Formats: sequence, structure tokens, C-alpha cells
Amino acid sequence: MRTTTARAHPNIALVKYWGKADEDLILPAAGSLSLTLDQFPTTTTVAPAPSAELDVLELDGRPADAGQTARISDFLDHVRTLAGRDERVIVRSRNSVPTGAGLASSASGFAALATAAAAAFDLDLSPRDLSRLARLGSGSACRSIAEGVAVWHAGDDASSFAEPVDAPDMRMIIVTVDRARKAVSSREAMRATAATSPFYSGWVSSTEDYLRQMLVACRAGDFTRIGEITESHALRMHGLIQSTVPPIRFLNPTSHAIFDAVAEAREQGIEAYSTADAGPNVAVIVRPSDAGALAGRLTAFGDVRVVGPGPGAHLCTEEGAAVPAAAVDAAAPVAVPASEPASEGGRA
Ligand code: 2P0
Repeated sequence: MRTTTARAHPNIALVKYWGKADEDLILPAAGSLSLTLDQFPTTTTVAPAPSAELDVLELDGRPADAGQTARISDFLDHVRTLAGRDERVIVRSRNSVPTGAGLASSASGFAALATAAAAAFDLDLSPRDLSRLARLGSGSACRSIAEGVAVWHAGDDASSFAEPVDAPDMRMIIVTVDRARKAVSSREAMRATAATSPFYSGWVSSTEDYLRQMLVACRAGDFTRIGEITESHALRMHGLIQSTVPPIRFLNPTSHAIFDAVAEAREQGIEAYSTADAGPNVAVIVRPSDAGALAGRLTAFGDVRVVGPGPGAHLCTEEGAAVPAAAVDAAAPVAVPASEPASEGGRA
């Protein structure tokens, strides 16, 4: 074993994942497509702890609670099984995503952890197998293994992974209207939706249909069609979620006001389209040349960040996140510059 550090970025889905075909293997009911971002990274170090009886998890410099540690430890069991080893580890994770606020912190978190842990346990996984591994931590994490626009295939354990898709260059304006942890997790909420919404089967079939259209639009470089599908699919997802019994609502009045402002900008010639995940924050896709002007208009609604397509999960240097000397074995950290993806192929 060795000490390794990896970095991954969140992704925002343009065709959403909401519902599982298999809860244990985290197989989605339908495929999805996302943009991995170039900001809000999670950086995670995995260090051997040969004498420890339990895994230790530290999040942003503080010990994690029992629930968080159990989820990470369950995930690490998958890595240990793959590696045929049983050592416990120390995991130190630094997160620049507003945790729990619908900006997909579990995606960057498990993508970084999968990448660091696989290397720490000397597993040499292909990008496809790394994506499958990350999926076992959190479904959307499999998409953050890939750079830029990525499609996550529905399927069985072997065939459900994410991979890059060729797509036109675009920017995303993230409007953060609320940084609070959401009241209900995506995992619980999507389970409740699947169990109670009368619209769920229509959602699954129409998502597959939209994904096919989205892949055609991406390959054609058709920004307008990408945007139309993105906004329509987001609104369908929130309609579906609101049809859960009892109802769940993630969007608030400010979220709706941003959708309206973007529609108004569109009428005035700035082509842009809104989406939102399991929280009130809104992400707006826009052509690079329009990003600055639109971002200026959206500052009225919250903190605004313009992001672009980012790298897939990759090994990196530790950058000062010290690991206690007693927990480190003799092996040196893997020294791969943060800017150079270590395990990713180019975009298709
Ligand atoms: C997505 N979301 O496609 C959708 C849109 C939230 C709204 O994927 O249970 O945290 O760990 O597989 O990945 C959030 O779901 O759920 C999510 P699990 P995850 O980005």
C-alpha cells in the first residue's frame, strides 16, 4: 500500500439521474449525461493505517460523524475486495463544494476517493472500471471520473459506467441561492419518488428518449437543442419530484425567478438554458461568448460563478494536506501534477 491523493470535480447533469434499477449496485433506471466542472474540486488523500481497526475519515479538517464514516468504510470494502487486501486506511478529504446544497458534493467526493483508494491499494483500473467503482459510492460519482461532457450508461454492473462524449464548448453559470444542507438527501428522495409517483415509469422511458436525442445533439454540436433538452428535462425532474407522496420540493421562489430571467435573456438574444439539481441552486448553460454578460445579469439572485468543462478525476500531489506520520508507511506519495490527468483518455 502507499499514500495517494486524488482530485475530482463535481458534475451537473443535463439529462438527469433520478431513480435506481438496483439499490445495492447503484444501477440507474435510465442513463444520464453531465458536464464535469473545472471548479469546486474535492481533494482526497488515502493513507495506510496498518495498526488501526477501523477506517478513519476526516472531512475539511474535522473528524467525520459515524454515518459518514460508515458510508466511506462500506465503499472502501469494495476497494479492499477488488485488491484482495484488508488494511484499514485514513481518508482526509477537502471539499470546496457547498456540501449538501445540491451541487453534487457526493459526486466529486466519491470520484476522488475511488481514484485515490484504487491507487493506494495498488489497483491499476481502466477509466471504465474506475467509473464503475466510483458508481458504488454514489451514482453520479461515476460521471466525475470522466472529463467534460460524459454519458452514464444504464445497464448491469459491467456495462454501467460513464465515458466522455464529444460536445460543443460551453460555459455554465452556477447561481448559488442557498448553501444550507438540504433537508432530504437525493438518495432518500429518489427512492421515495420511485415508490410513490404515478409518473415514474413515464419519467424513465422519456429520459431514455431524451438521452438519445441529447447524444445526437452533442455529436452535432447543436447548442440550441442541447439547451432545450437540458431545461425541459430539469423541469420534468422537478415536476416528478413534486409528485412524490408526501411531496418534495427543491426549487424555491428565487430558483423560479432565475428560470424566468434566463427565459427573458433568451428572448433578448442571449441563448441560455437553466437546470437545477436536488436543491434550489440553478445552473445555466450558455455559449462562452455570452457567459460574461449573462453572469452579470444573474448576480441579482445570488453568488454567481462561471465554470467550464473540467478534467476527469486524477491523482495529484497532496498540496499540504499532511497525513499523520504514524499512519504513513515507507512509500512516497505518488507525485503527479494536479493539472495532468493520470488515468483519463482524451475526449471521444
Ligand atoms: C443528477 N442528482 O443526475 C441528479 C439530479 C441529483 C439531481 O445524481 O444515491 O447523490 O448516491 O446514487 O448520485 C444525485 O444523486 O445519488 C444526483 P446516489 P446521487 O446529477
